[in-house]
Amino acid sequence: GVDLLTVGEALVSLRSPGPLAQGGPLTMHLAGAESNVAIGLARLGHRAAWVGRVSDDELGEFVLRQLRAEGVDVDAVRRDADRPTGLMFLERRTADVSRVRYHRAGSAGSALDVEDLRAPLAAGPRMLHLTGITPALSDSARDAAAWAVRTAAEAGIPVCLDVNYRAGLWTREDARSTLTPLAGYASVVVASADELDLVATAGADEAGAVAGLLARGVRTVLVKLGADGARAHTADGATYVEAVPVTAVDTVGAGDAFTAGYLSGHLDGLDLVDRLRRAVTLGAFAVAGDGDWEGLPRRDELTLITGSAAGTTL
Ligand code: KDG
Repeated sequence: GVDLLTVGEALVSLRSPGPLAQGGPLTMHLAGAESNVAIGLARLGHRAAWVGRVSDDELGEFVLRQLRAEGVDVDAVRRDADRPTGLMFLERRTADVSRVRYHRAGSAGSALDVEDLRAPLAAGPRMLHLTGITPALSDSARDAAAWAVRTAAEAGIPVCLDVNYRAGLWTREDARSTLTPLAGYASVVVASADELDLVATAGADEAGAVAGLLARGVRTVLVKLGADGARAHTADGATYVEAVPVTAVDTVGAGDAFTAGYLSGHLDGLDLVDRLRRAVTLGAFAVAGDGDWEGLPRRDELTLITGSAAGTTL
């Protein structure tokens, strides 16, 4: 089996350097939180597979070519003859603010179902990664995500769940009622500070949400703090690392890079502080360049940016 299986929807993202209403050139990129994570792992030399559905046309071909070029295993991907690949417009409105507009309702990716996941999961990946985006896509995708985390957990395959709340897809209340039960099957839960209450009771603070997750069997809760670094909570307490300081060019994809770095460290058997250091290092690479994943490092590039990234056990 592969080191990491990721499940989700890959999108074609059309990036506009200025206001969309103004028109002008768009550039075409592969996007998708889970495929970003798969690419991050593959760049570091791990065997990563991505599964999802893509259209049976040029856009589906584009998605597969990009992933294959990055060394991601796409053998289990289904081509859907009836549905389009989802699109995402990314409009840069100011140097610091980009707006997202999805055209993904009814997409091939949203038609994901349990049957798409049986074979790749039965192949026995070392880890499974999903995000809270997938269960927001459709009833069948929600059922598939729930089936996958349950089946993996029962088979002893550690599950990583990144909350990844997307306000364009569902309400916080719907996200909470769907994601809270899923998180109970995860061994690693990843969230930004404002997403923690989506896998806990409404209004829970960080300590409360973390206590609830650890009590339900989650081994590690990772809290992404952006330019302020990251915290990890385990039964042994909290561990903090600073971010690696870089000039931020484009923050989209930073969270996925962070997760990829953490999982890479996990697969390499690193201790918690070193896993976090690799996570913030990949996050820094992602924000330092344009695109979700284009700037992610190969293994020999990990030391290109260093900074302090000092780990502190609290
Ligand atoms: O994490 C970056 C993602 O937001 C982007 O690649 C697109 O998966 C995506 C989504 O659904 O927003």
